[in-house]
Amino acid sequence: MGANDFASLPHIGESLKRKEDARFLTGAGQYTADVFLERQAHAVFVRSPHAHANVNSIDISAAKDMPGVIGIFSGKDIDGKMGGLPCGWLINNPDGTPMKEPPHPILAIGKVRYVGDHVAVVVAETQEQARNAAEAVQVDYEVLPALVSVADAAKKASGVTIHEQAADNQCYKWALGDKAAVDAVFATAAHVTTLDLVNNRLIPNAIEPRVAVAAYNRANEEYTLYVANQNPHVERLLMTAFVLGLPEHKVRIIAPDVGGGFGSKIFLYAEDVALTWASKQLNRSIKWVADRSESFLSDAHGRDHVSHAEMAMDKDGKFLAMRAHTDANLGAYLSTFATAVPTILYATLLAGQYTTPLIYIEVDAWFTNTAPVDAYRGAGRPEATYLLERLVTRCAWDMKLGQDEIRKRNFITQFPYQTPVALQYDTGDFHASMNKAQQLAEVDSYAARKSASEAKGKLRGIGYSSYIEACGIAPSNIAGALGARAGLFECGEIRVHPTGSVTVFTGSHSHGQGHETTFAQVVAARLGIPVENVDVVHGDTGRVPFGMGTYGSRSISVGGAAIMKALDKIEAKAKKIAAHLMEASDADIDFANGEFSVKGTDKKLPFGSVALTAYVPHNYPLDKLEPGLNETAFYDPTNFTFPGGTYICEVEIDKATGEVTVDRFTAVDDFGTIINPMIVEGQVQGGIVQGIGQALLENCVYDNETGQLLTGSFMDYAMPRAADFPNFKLDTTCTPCTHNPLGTKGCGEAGAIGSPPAVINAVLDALGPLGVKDLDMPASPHRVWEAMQRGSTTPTQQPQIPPLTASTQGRPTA
Ligand code: MCN
Repeated sequence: MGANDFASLPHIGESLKRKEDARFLTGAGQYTADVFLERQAHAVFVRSPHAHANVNSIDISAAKDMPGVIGIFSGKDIDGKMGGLPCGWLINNPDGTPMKEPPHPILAIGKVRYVGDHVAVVVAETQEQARNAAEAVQVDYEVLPALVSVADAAKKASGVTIHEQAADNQCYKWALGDKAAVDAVFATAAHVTTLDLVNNRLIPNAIEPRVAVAAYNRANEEYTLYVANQNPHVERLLMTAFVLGLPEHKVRIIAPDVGGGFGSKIFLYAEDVALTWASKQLNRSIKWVADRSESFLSDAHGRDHVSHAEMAMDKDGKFLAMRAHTDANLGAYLSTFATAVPTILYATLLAGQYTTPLIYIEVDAWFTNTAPVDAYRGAGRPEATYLLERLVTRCAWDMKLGQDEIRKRNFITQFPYQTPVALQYDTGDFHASMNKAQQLAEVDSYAARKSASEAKGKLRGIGYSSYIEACGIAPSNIAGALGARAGLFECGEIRVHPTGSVTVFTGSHSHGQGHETTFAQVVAARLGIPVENVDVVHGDTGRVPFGMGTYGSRSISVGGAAIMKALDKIEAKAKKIAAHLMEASDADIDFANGEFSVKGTDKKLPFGSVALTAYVPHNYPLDKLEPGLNETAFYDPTNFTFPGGTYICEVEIDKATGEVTVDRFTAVDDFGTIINPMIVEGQVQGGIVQGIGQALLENCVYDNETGQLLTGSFMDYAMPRAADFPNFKLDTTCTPCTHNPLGTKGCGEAGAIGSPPAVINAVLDALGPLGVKDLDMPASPHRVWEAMQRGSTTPTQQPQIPPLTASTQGRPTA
């Protein structure tokens, strides 16, 4: 079935209410913490209070005899018995040598490298007893100087060595593009615009923190791990093959209802491994529930780039070449996909929506004494979009062009389009989304709104961002050639039951995205059966054949495509059964609206009768066909999908306090064919909120001397709240993806990718008349006020303003 035929099926494009919400809204959800196993004990991790220290000794003598204590394990207990956490993506330096891959032990061996590093695990009858005993574990630390900021790491002057395998703390250097060709264009360009910026470090905060419950069964030597995770099969593969050396089939991983992940639950974490291993040592099931402070310290963080970018233009503002350099903070150890984020997922997006013919990008990646940094909603693509869209707006201002005009002059209009940074876009219509966004944002009446703001004594600014992203990562062979150590296909199984209802088993994982509804819509549409008759099973290696999980907005375009392939097989087999029953040849059978018919006759059979016949094969071509109607398919995409759009933000700024209010926010996205507009709108809203959160509120701050996390709770880490936003104006355009059978493009990260530069461009537009050219995220009242005071004055005339601290970076307290 072609993508156009698919888009016209019933249920496709219908805003059906989410099937899963019935259980979520009535308290019947089954989250990992809701799992209670027989003989369940509780684990608490002893974590490093220091950013960098030698561990001279660990004394458990007092702790081990405390009430309820069952076992205590530290680095010496696991040393030599298991591997460390693996990194799933190999990056090579320009000279072909591999990146530095220091060990990432499950429990620290000899040294701790960030505040929160796991030193020991205490297992006791109750959580309180485990916590008390953990506090009684005596660790003798010899504190070492810490290296915290990526800017300091890049200077190579700290004198700190975090891993002996990387004496200068550099993990890799990586580059993409033809430097000489780019430099030659810059040498003769009519105009060059430059920009320095920081992409601030973020801490993911899903509603449900990380949780795991592990059990070992002595009878069959099998382990079961319930865990809040986004890709259970990948977690199982990494844990068995790389860390514990167990046969894969002896471990079952179940990720039941998961209360959000945003990337932070893709990874294999040390706690999951420690629990699984300890469950056998102690012959007890063991539960660990992270508290929020632990999550702040030990979940993988996101972003943390320092970049310099330049655009060469002709006299009319046409982009001729771009070059950039980025220093990326990887934290203390390599998390599962950390190395791909500032390289493959970042640099390849730097063409954006524009025809820039030449691009050169260099990335230096550094270890620091901070929590590991890995994929967080958007993963590399928000960083690319922020850099590019800030640069493009700066180009507009330098060239005295409108933010819209410079974009329109440079938009790609011919597809497919081969970018100079490896990707080939299949479709898009960037003028369409820009035009629609401008209409919806009522940009024609912006001048009147600006005057009205000025009359109130406020500043008003407007900011544009035209983003593109690459979702549904990507052909396995290409990803493999680029360093991926895993495949990137998806698996789907369709089990048609004798009564014609269907269970779908998908390797994708839903942790808020509504797959139980949208995947059911796809199946119901194809088979012409009620959506209520389709159930979706995910997140269980014991029930789903295989899967690569959910990240990179891949689920509908890759997971859904696998389901479509399995449905093709179901349809082909069912047609043979129908042909037999209606005494026609296979080629004469049509299937539409849930009915099989014989071409040119009025003979018909409903889908349910054919399903029943497959399981009650009394009148059946048993010599040619097996009974049953159950098919599995694996789908490996031939390309990424490329959602894109234009976002327009209008802000008002209070001159007295520097407080920024987002007054209007308009987003027009192209997600190709849309299965469920309500769910897509929810995804976009959530993403925009996260993006504006980064732009205005959220910031992870470590003390630069000690490496202590200063924003380790919601008191200091400013999460966005509903009252921080206006109602967003959302709309879509549609150029269906050309290479998957649904025509869909991913929508799950778009909002977080497109929105930060729109907000900061708006803030800078408002502050421009005061001479402010630069401002890093988050544009907190303190920073904006500081920038306003500085304005166009020279540095020596600037008032002395204290540096930004954790307590001044959030929303105003008054
Ligand atoms: N969809 C659709 N039509 C389209 C595209 C998508 O109807 N053209 C639907 C899909 O069927 C699915 C939802 O929209 O129900 C999101 O689909 P997709 O864009 O394929 O993204 P994924 O399902 O793969 O979700 C991953 C993406 C990512 S990478 C992050 S991070 C993220 C996000 O989704 N984390 C989330 N959204 C989240 N939403 C919630 N509530 N919680 C998270 O942790």
